[in-house]
Amino acid sequence: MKTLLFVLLILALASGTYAAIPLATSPSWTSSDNDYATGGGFGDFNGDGYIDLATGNGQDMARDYNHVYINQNGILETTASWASTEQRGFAHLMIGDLNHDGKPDLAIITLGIYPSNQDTNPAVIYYNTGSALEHTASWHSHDKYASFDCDFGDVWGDGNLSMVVSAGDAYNSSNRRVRIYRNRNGVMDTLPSWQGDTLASDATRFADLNNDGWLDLIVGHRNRLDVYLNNNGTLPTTPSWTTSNVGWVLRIAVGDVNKDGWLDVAVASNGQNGDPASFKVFHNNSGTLETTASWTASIGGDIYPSCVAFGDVNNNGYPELAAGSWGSTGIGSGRSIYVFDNAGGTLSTNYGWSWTNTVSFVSETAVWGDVRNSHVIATADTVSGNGTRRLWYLKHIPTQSFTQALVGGSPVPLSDYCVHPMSGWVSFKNAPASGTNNVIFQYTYSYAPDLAVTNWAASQGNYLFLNTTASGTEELAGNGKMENGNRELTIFPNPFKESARISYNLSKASPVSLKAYDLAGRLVETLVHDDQTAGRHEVSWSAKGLPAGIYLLRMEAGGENHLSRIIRVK
Ligand SMILES: [Ca+2]
Ligand SMILES: [Ca+2]
Ligand SMILES: [Ca+2]
Ligand SMILES: [Ca+2]
Repeated sequence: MKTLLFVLLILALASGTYAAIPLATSPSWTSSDNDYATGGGFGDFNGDGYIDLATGNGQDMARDYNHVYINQNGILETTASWASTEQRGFAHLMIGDLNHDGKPDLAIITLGIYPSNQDTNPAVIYYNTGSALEHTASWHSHDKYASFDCDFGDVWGDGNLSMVVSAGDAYNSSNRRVRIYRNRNGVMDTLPSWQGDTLASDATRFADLNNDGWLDLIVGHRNRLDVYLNNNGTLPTTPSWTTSNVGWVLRIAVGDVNKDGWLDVAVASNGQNGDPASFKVFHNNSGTLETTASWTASIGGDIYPSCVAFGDVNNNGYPELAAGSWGSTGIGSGRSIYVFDNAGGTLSTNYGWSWTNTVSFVSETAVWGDVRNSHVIATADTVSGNGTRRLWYLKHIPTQSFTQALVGGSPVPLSDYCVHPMSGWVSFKNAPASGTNNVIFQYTYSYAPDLAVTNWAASQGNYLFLNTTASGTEELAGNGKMENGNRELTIFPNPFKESARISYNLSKASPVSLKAYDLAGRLVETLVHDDQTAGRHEVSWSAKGLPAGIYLLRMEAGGENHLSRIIRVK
């Protein structure tokens, strides 16, 4: 029976139908706290190579401390050892290196206790002192207002992470302008350089929606979703695109659902005040978002959708959508976190995974990352500069860590570019010169990320669901060095029965190693171990005697590693 199920699973993978989501069926970790947690994000704050979990706490309910759960060699501590000295109604957060020292910093905005404490709090930034975050925020915005969300973007193409903050509170019709604080070579202005529409906004994200190399701004309101298109470093003050066909947008996520090269936009539309409730994806048609979402999922009368996040949980190359809510039958009961599977570019409207909680659970942020470093791959993307473009997206989003950017073979100084680890783009201060494959990004990502979810319910902690994909051995992890551009394996047929042909191109002569591993990371066969000439090479793999299943092909050439999946059926 077990064998039959395995074969069926493989056939399902092969035919592009929806597969099982490899996440633990109950929380692998629960924090110990009494926080009204809202914001959540991963960053390696203490520089030990493991990602730590930050939370922004308090929201509309209480004055709470912000927390960081330090990752201790692959296990998150249950009681956060880092806490802010400030105690406020903090909400969402964003993580990135704002001051170009290579260490991630933490920005958190404040909603404020409803209603008396709103509009009395600044946005704050906790800078990284080298091995930890400062406990008292050294940056505060000069203006004070209620806010729910923030993001980083290089609006001006100057190589700095500027910060957008949504503003106002649609819950009590408190209208404030969405605003952007400009980062000037690592120093953030305390007053905004740009402000948008007056309607209260609860969610905001930067994304290059029209692929012109300039980050556009997406803003979610109650019953409106806006896009401000960036025109060569200038954002308009009124939206360039808008739809009212959306419900009350509490969260926005950006990902290329169908891998057509255009970023699609997911929203969690909340129904707490009687608005239509659902999770939606607005597909991007060659640079223009559709005004009515062609993908909508409403789950069993769930009226409280509250978060969305894209991540490729099953390594099929397409991002799944994690979606959270306040529970299907009311606050604090029922299912509150789901994952919608993506088969070949089409999201299922039925969730492929969820956790049914029996206690209070109000999802506020879902975020993907590899807590154990157990499925982390070092890789490198290569792109061609044209003398004007400054911004590129990475192939694997979110990233786990960023190693370096090279232009024309030379590492670019930290001061001259910025990276958004979660959104997965790199933006340069100076446009790389024209050239073929002259821009290289070295970074790591996880091919089997875990899912963390923050929980606003103060009586219960935050949650982590580990990815259940079998992990490879240390030997399977790459070192990310690369000299000659991306090499990818072509495998035909895949899945295969008797044998498969594996081909690849070498841009210059190089020692080549090509090995097959099973999912437990055991070496099955060495296919190539040789010095090879530049050009095309082909090898045939006859997997006689091996069980049907998924195998990993790891190729190493010219200091670059590449991992591909190959499936044997019988
Ligand atoms: Ca760490
Ligand atoms: Ca920093
Ligand atoms: Ca753009
Ligand atoms: Ca996937």
